[in-house]
Amino acid sequence: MNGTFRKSVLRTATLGLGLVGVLLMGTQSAMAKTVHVTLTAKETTVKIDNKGTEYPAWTYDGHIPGPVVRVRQGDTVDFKLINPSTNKNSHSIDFHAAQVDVLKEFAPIKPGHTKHFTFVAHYPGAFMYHCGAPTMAQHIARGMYGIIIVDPKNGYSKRFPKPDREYVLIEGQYFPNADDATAMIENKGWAGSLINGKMFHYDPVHDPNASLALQSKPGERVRIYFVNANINMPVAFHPIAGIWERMYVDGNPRNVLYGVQTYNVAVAEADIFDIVSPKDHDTNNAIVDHTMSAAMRGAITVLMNTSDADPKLGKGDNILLR
Ligand SMILES: [Cu+2]
Repeated sequence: MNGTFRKSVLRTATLGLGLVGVLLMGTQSAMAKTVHVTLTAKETTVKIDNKGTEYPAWTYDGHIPGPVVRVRQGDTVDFKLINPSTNKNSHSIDFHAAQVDVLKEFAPIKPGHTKHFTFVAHYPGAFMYHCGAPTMAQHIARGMYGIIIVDPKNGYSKRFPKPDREYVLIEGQYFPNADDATAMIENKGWAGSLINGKMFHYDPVHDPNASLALQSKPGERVRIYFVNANINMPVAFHPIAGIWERMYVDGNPRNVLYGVQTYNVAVAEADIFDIVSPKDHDTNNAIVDHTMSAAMRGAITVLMNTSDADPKLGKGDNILLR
């Protein structure tokens, strides 16, 4: 696990004072840190497609999805949620990587308040975080979700090889009537599938306004961290013109499956998917939710495997493309 790789997504990381002894012993792989994460609930307008259609969202830090939070297994997450007094609603956070008290740490706070708690990330993998304030369906549908990646404490292995590139893809449902919480619960009137906050976000094939696509070089191992942040729909996650070389249920390196065509990702599940393209020529994949009502509403992502792929994409800060 190299420094640049981890540094990119940690907001601030400080060594716990009690761990100085461990540091001096030189057991670097066992070094647990305290990672400080602050998110601000922002009720703001966002663009939910490539042509700029506006939507009155509720967000973490102003974007759908919220920022990528990344720690290592064993780290303590020292978390702060700010709900500014300019907001109209209570908000909360629910980290699926945490084992705490739903009535305490995950409880909503009113505008003008701040919530502070800590938890230890015991399990490696990919986990959803989201707002749980009532009505929860509405807070998630309006955009309050994201991913926390917990890298395994033992790093890479034969079972969990180092990828050449990494991308985060988070699917959500778009309900044009942002005030109708009942419709969200009953799955009525949903008009779009958002990938990282936009319909057809990375699909220049189906959307002439799309300017982004995922990129890799032929033969590279591309690791996708996928979250199903839909309100009611499972996701049939499939790479058209490819096969998931392996995937890890909930992103845990112990839960490995090989040669998977389509994996059914439950609502609020997050998994890790690896794809390796043919190494001798350029190819393209369309990573889709094969559930047709979702694919045709925007859940299609193009992955271009070309020798002139941008060397910066899928690395460092560029794993969730905005
Ligand atoms: Cu909320």
